[in-house]
Amino acid sequence: MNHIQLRENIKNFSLDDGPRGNQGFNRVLLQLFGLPGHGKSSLINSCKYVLEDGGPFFEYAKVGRPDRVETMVRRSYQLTDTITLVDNRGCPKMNNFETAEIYAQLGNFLPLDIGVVWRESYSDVVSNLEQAEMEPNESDLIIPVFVYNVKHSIPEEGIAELSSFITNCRLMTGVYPIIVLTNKHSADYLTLEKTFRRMRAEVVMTVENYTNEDHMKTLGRTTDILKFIDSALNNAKYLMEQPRNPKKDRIGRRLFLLNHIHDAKLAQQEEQIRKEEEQRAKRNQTNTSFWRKLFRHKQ
Ligand SMILES: Nc1nc2c(ncn2[C@@H]2O[C@H](COP(=O)(O)OP(=O)(O)OP(=O)(O)O)[C@@H](O)[C@H]2O)c(=O)[nH]1
Ligand SMILES: [Mg+2]
Repeated sequence: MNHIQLRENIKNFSLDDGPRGNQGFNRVLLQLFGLPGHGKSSLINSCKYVLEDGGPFFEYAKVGRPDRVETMVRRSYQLTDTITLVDNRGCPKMNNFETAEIYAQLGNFLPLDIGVVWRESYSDVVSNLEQAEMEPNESDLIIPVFVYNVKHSIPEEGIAELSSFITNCRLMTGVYPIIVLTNKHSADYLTLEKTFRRMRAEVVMTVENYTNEDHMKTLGRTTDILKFIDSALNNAKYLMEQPRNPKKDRIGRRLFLLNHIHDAKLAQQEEQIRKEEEQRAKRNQTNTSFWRKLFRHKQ
């Protein structure tokens, strides 16, 4: 398919066109995740740019913000009547409650375009979840996307975390995340691509984002970005071929998240017990050596 056909397909995509109709869904949410600075906002700007024929480059999503985020905003950017991109906030540090935050965003349990402060305790996480139930937005079909800059290799200790994120995306949404490798001209991306495929990623795309500094359109760059959107829509079409119930899907995501938070709480308690035991052992050792010294002295 050439870039013109790809662009038309994307613009005309509707959830009503599948063999089973829209089944109660009215929007496809492309949920973007990734470490700070890997190109999520730039990918959003690039997607908007390639869909607008001849329009100027515009920075819809602010590029290059600092990593530290206290208040978290999941920002949404409408691409077409049916497709919306969501810029989720990532966390540089990944304790179990912070991964819960990622899954809460993925499951669409945190509000869009409103700042949310997410603390590190069980009750905060649960209370945020309860608030989300006030206005359940179950009519969004979620497609996860993971953005990674090819300039960075994946550190050994990050592989397990990333691997479980990829697996959990499938458990929560029914699809493996689409991996988008950005900055494709700056390094050899083949090893990175293989690593992601070993983690079971089914679709790995490479793009060179359009940025403020360099947004001269070329056929290759534009086609790559359109192909990314198109493959996300293929996943959406595949999900819609199966009988679905938006309410049940949301309940499934909620159960997944509650289990995850429960495990995180247990892990936190175990860690606390381990630390206390370590301290007790240290204290005992000090006491023992004191008595031993005293005993020796008396002899
Ligand atoms: N050359 C090149 N630069 C890129 C590409 N993608 C992003 N950048 C640059 O990388 C820097 C970070 O990009 P952002 O889009 O802000 O990254 P982000 O993932 O949104 O970062 P946070 O919002 O901090 O999480 C910016 O200076 C971009 O111009 C790309 O494909 N090619
Ligand atoms: Mg950003």
